[in-house]
Amino acid sequence: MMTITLLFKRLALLFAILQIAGNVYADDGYKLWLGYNAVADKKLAAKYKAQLAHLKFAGNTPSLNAAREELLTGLEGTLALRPQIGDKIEYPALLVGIASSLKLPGSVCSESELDKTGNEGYLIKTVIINQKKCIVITAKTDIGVLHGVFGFLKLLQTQQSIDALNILEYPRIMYRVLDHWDNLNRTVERGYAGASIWNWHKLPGYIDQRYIDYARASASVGINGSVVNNVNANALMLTPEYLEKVKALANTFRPYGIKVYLSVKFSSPIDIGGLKTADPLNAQVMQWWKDKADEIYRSIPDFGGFLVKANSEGQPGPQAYGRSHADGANMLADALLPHNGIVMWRAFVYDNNVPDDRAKQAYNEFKPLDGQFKKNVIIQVKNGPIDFQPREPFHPLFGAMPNTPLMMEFQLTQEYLGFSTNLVYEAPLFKESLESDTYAMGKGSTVSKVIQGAFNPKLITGMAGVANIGTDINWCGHPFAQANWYAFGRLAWNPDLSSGDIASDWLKMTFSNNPGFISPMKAMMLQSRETAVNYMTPLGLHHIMGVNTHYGPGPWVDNAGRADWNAVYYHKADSAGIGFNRSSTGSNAVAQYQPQVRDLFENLATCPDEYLLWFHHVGWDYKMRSGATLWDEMVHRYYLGADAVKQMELSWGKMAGYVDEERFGSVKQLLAIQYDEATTWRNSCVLYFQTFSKRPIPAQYPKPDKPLSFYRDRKFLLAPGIGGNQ
Ligand code: GCW
Repeated sequence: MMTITLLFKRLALLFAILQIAGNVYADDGYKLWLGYNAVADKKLAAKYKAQLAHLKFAGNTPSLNAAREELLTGLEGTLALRPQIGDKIEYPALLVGIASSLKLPGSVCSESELDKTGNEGYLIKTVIINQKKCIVITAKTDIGVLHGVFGFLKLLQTQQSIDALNILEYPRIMYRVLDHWDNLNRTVERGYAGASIWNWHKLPGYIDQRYIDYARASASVGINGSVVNNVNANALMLTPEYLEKVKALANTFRPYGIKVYLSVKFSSPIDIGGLKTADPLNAQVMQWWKDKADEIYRSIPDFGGFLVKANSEGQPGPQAYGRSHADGANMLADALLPHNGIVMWRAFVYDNNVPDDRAKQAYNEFKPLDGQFKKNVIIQVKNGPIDFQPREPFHPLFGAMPNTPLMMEFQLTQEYLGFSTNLVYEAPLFKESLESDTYAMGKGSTVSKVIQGAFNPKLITGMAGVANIGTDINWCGHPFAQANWYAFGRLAWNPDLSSGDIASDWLKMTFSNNPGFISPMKAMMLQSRETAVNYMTPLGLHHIMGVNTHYGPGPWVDNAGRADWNAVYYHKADSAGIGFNRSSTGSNAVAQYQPQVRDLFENLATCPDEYLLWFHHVGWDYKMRSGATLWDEMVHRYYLGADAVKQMELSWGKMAGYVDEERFGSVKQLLAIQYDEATTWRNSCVLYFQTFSKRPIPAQYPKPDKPLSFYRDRKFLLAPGIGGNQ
C-alpha cells in the first residue's frame, strides 16, 4: 500500500514534470528578458548544442569575466549546456575574446572590420580555422565582447540559425543613458514601480544584487550610462558622504560598461559650498565646480558627467544672475573637460512668467544660443515641445541648432500614459518622433539623423530615457513595461530598428518563441500606444490629465497654480469648438518649424488628424477626413480606444497556455484595471466636452452610466509619483 506521504511526493513529482514539459514555469518577472528559457524546439536545441560543444574564452578582466559568466548562464539556461572550456581549440568551437588576445588569423577578421565596431561594438562570425567551422565573438574592447555575448545569446533566445553568422554591430549614438528621477529618500518622481532601487542608507557597504542585475540588463541592450538621481536635484548628492556611495555604484556598473552621472543642483556652491553666489561667471564659483569635479574624478576616474535642470519649475539656474544657459553649461563643462566628462543641459524650461504658449519657450530660449556651447555640452531635449504627452509633434529644436549637440530625451516611466497599470508599448511613440522629418537640411532630415550627428559629425550624440524602474519584483510595475526599458536601449543603440522587430525579440526572450503567442502579442503591443492616445487624448488633445498627479482624466482642471498647468489652457474648448490655435492666426508656434513642416501643420487641409487640435481650434461641425464631424469623430475615437482595451483583454485571455500562471494572472488583472481606466477616460472626456459641443453621443455608442459630476468629484490624493498631494 502506498502511504499518503509517498502519494503526495509522487504527485508533486508528476506536477513538476508536467510543468517542465509544458515549459511554463512560475515566473515573477525579476529576470526580465534574461531568463534564458530553455529552447523549446528540441531539434534546434540539439543542433545548437553540437555547434557549441567547446569554448575558448580569452582573458579575465572584470568585464570579460562578466561576459563569460553571462555566456555560461545563458548556455545553461537555453540549452542545459556546459561547454568544455579550454585554451586549445577543439571543434566545433565557440571562440570569445578581444581580437588581439584570441590571436585570430588575419583572414578571420580584418582590421577595417574591427575598426567599424568601435569601442563598444562587436563581430559575430562563422569562420573556418584549420579547415574547421567555428563561431567567433570578438571586438576591440572588453565591453565590445560583453555586448557581443549578449548579442549571441539573443540569437539563441530568439531561435535564429547560427550556421552562417556574419554580424557587425556598433552603436549609432554615443551616450545612451537612463535618467533616474530618484530622490535620496528613495521616493521616485513619477515612479510607479515601488521605491528607488538605490538604497542610499546601506551604500556604500552593501551592494544589492539588484544593482548588478540592473547593470546586466542595461548592458544587454547597450545602455552605457546611468544618471542615478532626480533632475530636481538635492545638493547633498555632491557631499563627500554621498560621493562615497556613488563610487560604490560606479564600481559595480563598471564591468558592464555603464558610467555613472549625477544630476546637479545649480546652486550647490551656495547650498553646500558656503559661497554667497552661484553666478557662473564668478571666479570662486568656477573654482568650486573645478575642485568638485577633481574630487569626484579622484574616486570615480570614469565618471560620466552632470545632468542639469536649470531655470525650470523653480530650479535654480544662471538666469538668476542675468546669465544664459550657455554661460551656465559652459562653466560646468570647463570643470569636466580635463576628465572627459560631459554636461547634459536640459532644454525643458519654463519659468515663472506664463508665456502665451508654453510650447514655444524652449525654442525661444535655446535657438539663439546655437554654436555657443562648449564641445562637451549636449542639450537634452524632450521628444515634443510640451511634456511627454501620449502624442506630440516633434520638438522644433531638432534641426534648429545645427552647431549644437542635441540629445533626445524620452520618458519610459508612464507619467502621462496611465502609470504602471496601463499596457502601453512605447517604441512606436519613440519611432514616430525619430522618423519625423525636420527638413532642416532638406527632405529626409529626420530627427533620427539629427541626433545621430549625421549633419555635423563633429558633435557628440546622445539619447536619454527617464527610467521606469523601481523595487517591484518585476522592476517596472507591469510585466509589459519592461519592454519599454528594453526598447529604449535597442533604439539608443540603433534608432533605425523597427518597433515590431524589437517587440518580437523582447516577447521571445521574455515569454515564448511560439508563433501562436508572438503574432497576436506583437500586434497587441504595436497597437497599444495608439489605443492609449484614443482613450486619453485623441486628435491632438494634450495635457488634460489630473492636476499634479497626471493620473486619470482631468479635462475640467481650471484652478491649478498657474495658467499653463490647467487642462483648459491646452484644449480651449468653447461653444464654437476645441483646440489650441498654434497657427499663424494664433500663437504661431508653427513658425518654429522649417517652412515645409510649418505649412503642413498650418494648413487645415494638410494638418494630419493626429495633430489637428494641437495646432488648430476647430469647430464642432468641422468635416474630418473620415467624413464625420469633429464631434462625432472625437466621440468615435474615445469609444474605439476603450473598446480596443477590451480586445487586449480578450487576446491576452487566449494566451494562458503559452505563459506561466504568475505573469498570466498579473497581466490579466492589470488589463482589467486598464479597461476600467480607459472607460473612465472615455466617459469623463465625452461628457465634459459635450457640455461645450451640446451635441449628442451618436446612438450606436452605449451612454456613460454615470453623470459627469461623478468623474469630476473623484480624488486621487495618494496617487503614486511625487507631485501627488502627499
Ligand atoms: O514631466 C514633468 C514632470 C515633473 C518633472 C519635469 C521635468 C522632474 O511632471 O515631475 O520633474 O517634467 O522633466 O523636469
